[in-house]
Amino acid sequence: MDFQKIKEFFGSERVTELLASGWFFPAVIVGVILFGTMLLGGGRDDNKEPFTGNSLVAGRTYYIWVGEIAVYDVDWSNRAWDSNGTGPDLYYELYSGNSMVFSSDVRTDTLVARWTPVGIDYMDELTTMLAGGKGKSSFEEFIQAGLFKATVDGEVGLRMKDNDFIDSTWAGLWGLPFEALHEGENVFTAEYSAPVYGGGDSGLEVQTNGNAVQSVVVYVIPADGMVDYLKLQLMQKHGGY
Ligand SMILES: [Ca+2]
Ligand SMILES: [Ca+2]
Repeated sequence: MDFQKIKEFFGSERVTELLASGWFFPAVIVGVILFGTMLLGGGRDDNKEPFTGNSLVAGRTYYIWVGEIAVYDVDWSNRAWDSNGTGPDLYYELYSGNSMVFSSDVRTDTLVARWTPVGIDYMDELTTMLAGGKGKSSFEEFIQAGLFKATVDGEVGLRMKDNDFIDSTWAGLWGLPFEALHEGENVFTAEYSAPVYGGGDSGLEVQTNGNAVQSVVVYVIPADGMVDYLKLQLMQKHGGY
């Protein structure tokens, strides 16, 4: 902190004017709030925005979730999503190898589905917890995301589906290599394609997956930075500065 600058500031004409005008104390309060925001959000040595752009590091643990999936008008077999004329009921699953590690809520009748990393049921409790109070549940229970340990040539399996009792259909089966992801927001787009059949003993199984997903927004945050990330989100939502 540069105390000479602070002294100059208090001695400056502008502050004297402020003092005279009666606006000094409101200005100080705004200043304190802004300074507090800087401390909370930027407690790092560099001036980089946190959680943007850094490549993933092998061996480090990350929270990964999907913020948005947008699908094409028809499912990957070129048929209407639902026979009753409604849009698809979208959800996604995250896989680590052959193991499903996260399954999202279903978003009903929509071509664009969105999710947040904290379920709405937990929002109040999370706010209390971040403000220093003790919550009823552990922090990890709040987080609607998969936990992954990044590897050099591994990937995140992303299975996107229309959830129907009878005519369930795939929207997309994607693999997102850790190498292709970075910290923060990742946007991927893809062309529409129909599946190619001919696999398996029967020759009727899907050999090459189709794709009815237009775009996906994936978020990646280091597990040990998740508290800071959520604080920033809450401040941006409620503070407006
Ligand atoms: Ca369907
Ligand atoms: Ca539907």
